[in-house]
Order: sequence, then structure tokens, then C-alpha cells
Amino acid sequence: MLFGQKTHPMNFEYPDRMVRKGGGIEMTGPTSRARITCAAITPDCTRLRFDNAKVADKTNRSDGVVEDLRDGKSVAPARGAFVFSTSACVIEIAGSCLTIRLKDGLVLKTAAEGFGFNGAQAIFNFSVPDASGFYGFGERTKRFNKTGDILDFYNVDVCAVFPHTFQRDDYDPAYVAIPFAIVRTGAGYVGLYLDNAERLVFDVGHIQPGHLILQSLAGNNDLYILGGPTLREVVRNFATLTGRADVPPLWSLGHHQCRWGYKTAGEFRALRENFEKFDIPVSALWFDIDYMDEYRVFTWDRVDLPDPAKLNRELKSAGVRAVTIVDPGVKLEPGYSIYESGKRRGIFCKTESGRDYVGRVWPGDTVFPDFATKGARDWWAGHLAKFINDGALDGAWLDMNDPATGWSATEDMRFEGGTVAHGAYHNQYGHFMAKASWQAFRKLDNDARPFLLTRSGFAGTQRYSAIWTGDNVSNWKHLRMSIPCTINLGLSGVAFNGPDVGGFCGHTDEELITRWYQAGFLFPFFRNHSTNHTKEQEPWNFGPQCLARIRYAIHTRYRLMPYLYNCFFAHHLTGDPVLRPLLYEFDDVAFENLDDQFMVGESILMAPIVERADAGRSVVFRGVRRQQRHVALPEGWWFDLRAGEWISGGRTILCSASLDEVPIFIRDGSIIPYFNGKFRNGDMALTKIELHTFIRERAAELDYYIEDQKTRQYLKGTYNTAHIRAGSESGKMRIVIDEKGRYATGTVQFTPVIYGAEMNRAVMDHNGKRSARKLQSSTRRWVSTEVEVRA
Ligand code: MIG
Repeated sequence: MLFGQKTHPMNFEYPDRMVRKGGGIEMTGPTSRARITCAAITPDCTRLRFDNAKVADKTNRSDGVVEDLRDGKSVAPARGAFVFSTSACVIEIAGSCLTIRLKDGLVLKTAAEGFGFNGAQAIFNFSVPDASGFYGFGERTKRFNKTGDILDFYNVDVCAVFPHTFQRDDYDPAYVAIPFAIVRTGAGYVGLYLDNAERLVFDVGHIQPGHLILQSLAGNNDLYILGGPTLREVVRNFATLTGRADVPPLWSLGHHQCRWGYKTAGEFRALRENFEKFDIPVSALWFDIDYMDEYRVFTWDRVDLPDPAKLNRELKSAGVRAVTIVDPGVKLEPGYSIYESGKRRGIFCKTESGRDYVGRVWPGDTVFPDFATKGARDWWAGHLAKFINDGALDGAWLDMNDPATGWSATEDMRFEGGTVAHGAYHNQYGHFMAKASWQAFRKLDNDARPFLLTRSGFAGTQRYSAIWTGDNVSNWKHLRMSIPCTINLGLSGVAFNGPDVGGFCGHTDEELITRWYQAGFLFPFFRNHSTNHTKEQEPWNFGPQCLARIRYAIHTRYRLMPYLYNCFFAHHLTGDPVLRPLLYEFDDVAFENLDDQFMVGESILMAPIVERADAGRSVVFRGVRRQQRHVALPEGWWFDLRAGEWISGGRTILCSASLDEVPIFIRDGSIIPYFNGKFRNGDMALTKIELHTFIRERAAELDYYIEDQKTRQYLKGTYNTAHIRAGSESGKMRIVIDEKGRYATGTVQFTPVIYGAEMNRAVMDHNGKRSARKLQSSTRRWVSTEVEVRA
């Protein structure tokens, strides 16, 4: 089937004879027979399993759901009825029509012909006439709200296979498949997760307005119904089902620099020196494919990089980590030790002919580890661990795992010793590669936090890796699209994600890179990356003014590191994404399609400029061109960081921003933990934290998590929660901190910084220890109106 195609709903049969059988309900039609069973997974999550008789292999090979939640508690149909009832919902089956009544009153109903089969294919057709917002769906292009779109779930090396996407923003193929739909109706939100790793197509009101149609091409279907009624609850439920990510190492939240084309040790040293010279923090430098010896995985080009471990230790002593790309393909070359060892152990994917599957990628003829098997994962983990250790590396970057196989037909690749056809693992190839690579890091140090970045993935990949959104282009469309893409991926469980800042393909320019840094500096993953033979994209290539602007954005990220890190910790505990749509915090129909603004955590609203100056509206004020845009401000008060004053929300304002500026607003009732101390690139000790407090009418509360920020001890409960409350009391700001937990207390010292309040004293109480302070500053600006340009 071609991209964009699907099976016509009229080509399915809709079974309508029902009998109660085997703890479930059996449906039959002229050619089809399917048994539906139900399980209560969590108090807010129910699973319906459709066991289609035409699907011979009953194994569900999806690794999407966390192991602990795979069984659930099976629920038999009610006596004498075709009804399943759980604490979350009541599901009624009448012919092939499903009615799901959620406990909060939301009703989700299919069409009369609601689910059907065409051999091994299945269709679920939900009639959702009052739904106007559809979100999630993993990594997607286009806009935030998917109403009217057709979404293919079949991972592909997008840019290589569909080069026309370079100049467009309306194409569908993606590198990541997460078949999860969030539906916004008048009565609240509900989530549907179709847990089937085979190729799927979702049609969101494109062929039938008012309908959400889910189709699978093969395999058995587990349909999870995730309750709300708020967006936050649906997202948290899905994150719990597929796994909330571990907390990343602190350095990985810094600014990263990468480029396809960096080759020699001298270049890496010069890069590090330039970052220092230009006063730009960089937490990691990345090695793209040129570091390898003719693209052989787990090797180094010893001419260009004679002693990589020495180089990487040198970088680390300056606070800069090193990450290498790792492609799954192993060069088919007798005598090459990795190939020989894999061959001996029989861990490569096979074809139907019984031979090792051969693809055609960077090293030439290439074989592929069968990550679906434990044997191959263990083999890979062993080699990767050794490579990481010998090279003094800090992380791995997993590319080409969609999988990309060049001109060799991908579908010929089979799994589990050739017994399982390609489709069962296609969408999970990157996922299982990430799982195997994660094991490698755990092998090296069981108490350390792995850092992995993958291009391809499936539901649940966040358990092992962060995701970058693949090959984008240095143009305004791709900058604009990066916001909804990162938001939807975040709603789909993958909080730690982001685009190539500045754009990967094509040449960036001074204005675009400035706006991209300004839009992206608080994205969860923050890396400048570009392809070879394009304009050099490091921050100092665009003149001193541009450098100053970029520096300002990057410094602000490091200053806000406690806030960002805390968002990641909170994600681990709750499932809340880091980058959020406004809808997440303010459920207002006005924000249903809003995707050129976003929230970072619950307090920071960003409305970056994502249009070229000569494309949008602009004004000249005091001799400076300022670009204009509309900013929707939700109800309540907002602190405009640029003006240093409160403005009222509940309206859309027209904002103008020169190239020095990013419109950022802080929500009334916020405490933002801020780092004003010394750091060297990725090395920071967050022991002295300023509490930037923004209070006008709402009192503020924040749970701030305190732990060692490098080991896995927090997973055993070794962390503290500092519950911080702030409010004004008779002309004084009163801040009360109640720190509790199993970590040593008092390792972090807090200092208040009050914004926009007419008072000059604060009283702080930290676990009973009182201190009165004069306010340090009330107008420290994060992204200044006039950026200081240094020579
Ligand atoms: O065929 O390693 O998306 O980030 O720089 C291209 C070279 C292979 C694709 C990745 C990109 C990376 C590039 N890779």
C-alpha cells in the first residue's frame, strides 16, 4: 500500500452476530469471526482486545505498554448482556457498534458499522461529531490540531525517501510511529491508543468529516481507552501506560553542537575553544558518521582521530561531553570483527530465503542486527558498552533505524530468525535498538543515567531514549512546524524531544538562525545540527550581533536549568510534558488550534517570532524594525519580561519584537527556580537557587525536587520535595519552604527574587529556619531588549 492510501471502509465486512463466549463476546459475519475481550488496566484505562480469527499469529509483538500493565484484570461481559463494565467506563456492543460511556459522562460511540475486518485487516470507525480537536499521534508534521489529516504509521527515513518534503509543510511521513489519538469533545478529552506495531493508518475526518477512523493492515488489535476528562489526565494516563521517562543526566539538558562534516580531533578542539572564546556554553559535541573507519560501526578513523578517548577526556575536563552517532547497519565484510562476531552468533535479520538480509547504506552492503531478539540485543549491548567505554563517550545517537536500507527493499528484512515477517517489527526497529543501547549503558554503570537520542521510535521509546525530529530544513516553514511537532510528541509520552535548531538541510541565514534559537532555547532537547556542504551553522558564523543574540538565548537556558530540570523530574513522576500547548494549562476553545505559542512547564509562555521580517507585519520604532505578531494571553495576569510589567490576559494582544527580542510572559502565581551561579558548559552544581517569584493576584506554589542529579538513586526514593509557597502579606513577600524526603536536607540554598511587586522585603522560612532579606532585584530580564554586543 502506498503512503496516503488506505482500505476503503466499504471494503470491510462488519460482523453483527454476537454470542458470549470464552469470557468475552464473539462476533461473526459471513467471512469474519472475532472475539472481543476486556481488561481493566488501571482505574482510568481499559483495554479491548479484538482477536481476529484471520490473524493466524496471536502474539502481540508491540512493546508499547510497560510490562507491569500488560495483563490487567480481565472483565467478563455482564450477565445476559453484551456489556463490559469497569471502574473507568461501560462498554456496550450492539452488532458492530461500540458505545463507550466514560465515568465522567463522556460518550464515545462508533458508527453503526463501527468495527470490521477484511481478512487480517481491521477498521474502527468512531463517530465524533462534537469533537473539534485531535492531538498526539506521536511525531507529526503540519499543524497541532490534526482535524482533516490522514496519518500513516509507518516509519520512514523521510527526507531520503521523500525529498520533495524539503520545501513543504503539508506532508505526512514521519520517523516515529505512536498510534495514540487524543480527542477533544465538548464534554472533555478521551484518549485512544491502538496497540499494534504493524502498519496503521488513522483518518481524522478527512474521508468522512466527524469521524475518526483507525485501520490496521495486519496483526491483532488492542484498543486502550484512556480517560480524562482533562487533557492533563489523558496524557498522564498514556504516559503511565507506556512509561514515564527516567530523569536525564543534567548535562544532556544543555546546549548541544553537532554537524555532519566534523572530522578531525583538531576540529573538535577548535570547536571547544571557539565556544569558550565566544562565551557560549556547550554541554556536548557530537560526532557524526565521519568519525568512523569507512562507516564501520564501533570503529574510529585513526588517522583523523588517533586517540579519541584522550580527546573526549580533554573535552570532559572542560565540562563538554561527547556523543557519537551509531548506525544499526553492520558492513558486510569478511574479516571485520563486528561482522564476524555477529555472523557467528547468528544475530542478523534474515530474508525468506534464509540468507542474512542485506541492505545498502553508508558502509555499502550492510546487514542488520535483529533487535527483536534478546540475543541480538545482548550482543549489541556488549559491543556498544565496550565502544563507549574505550572511547570515553557519554552518550549515543541512534540514526538510520527507521530502518533505512537504501535501495534494498526494506520489507525483505525479517525477524526472529526469519520466522516473523517485516511488518511486526518495522515500526519498532528503532525502539528495540534504543532498548539494546540503553542496556549497554546500564552494563557499564548500573547506577548512571544513560543518554541516548534516537531518530526512530514507537510508543514507549521514551523509556530508553530521547528523540530528535529528524531531518528538517533551514527554512521558516520548518521552524514554524517544529513547535506543533514537539508539542504533539510530548503529548504522546516523549517529553524529551526537539528539532535540529537552525535547520539540517539547506543554508540558514542570520535572521532564521536567530529566530530559531529564540524559539528553541527552552525546547526539551536543544541541539544545533546541520548537514555537510551547507553554510556553517555554529553561532559565530553570522556576525557579532547575531552571536550576541544567540548567546543571550543560550545563557538564559542555562540560567533556567533548575526550572527545566524540575520539569523533567516532574515528568518522571506525573507524565506531564515539558513543552505544552496552551490547552494543557487553559482549556479554552480559543486555543484549540494555537501552535505558534507554547508553555514551558506551567509558568512560562513563549510566543516566538517564526516569520521572516519581510513576510509578516512590522513597525519601525526608534529606528529599529520590530516584527509584530498576535499573542493570545489566557485569563489572569501575565508578567511581560521585556517590559518588566504586568499585563492582563483573557485577550489577544499585538506584540512587536526586534531581532533582539523574544516575547515571553510569566503566569501570575509562579515561582521559577533560577541559577545565577558559575558553571562551565555542562558542569553545574545547582546548590544555590534563586526563586524568581511572580505574584500579583495568585499565590504561588512549586514542588522543587532535590537529589544528586546524576545517579539512579532517586528511583529508589532518594530525593526530597521542597514544597515552596509564596504570597504577599501586608506589604511583605512571605515564602515558606517545606523540604521533606529521603535525601539530605539543606543541600540547596534558596534566595528570593521578586518581580513586579511593590515591596522591598521578603521573609523566607526554610524548614523552620527564618531569614529576612532585602530584595535583590525586581526587574532582572531574561532575554533583553538590548543585547550587549561584545567584540
Ligand atoms: O543518510 O549521519 O538524520 O542527522 O547527520 C544521512 C548523517 C544519515 C541522517 C540524520 C542526520 C545525520 C546524517 N544521517
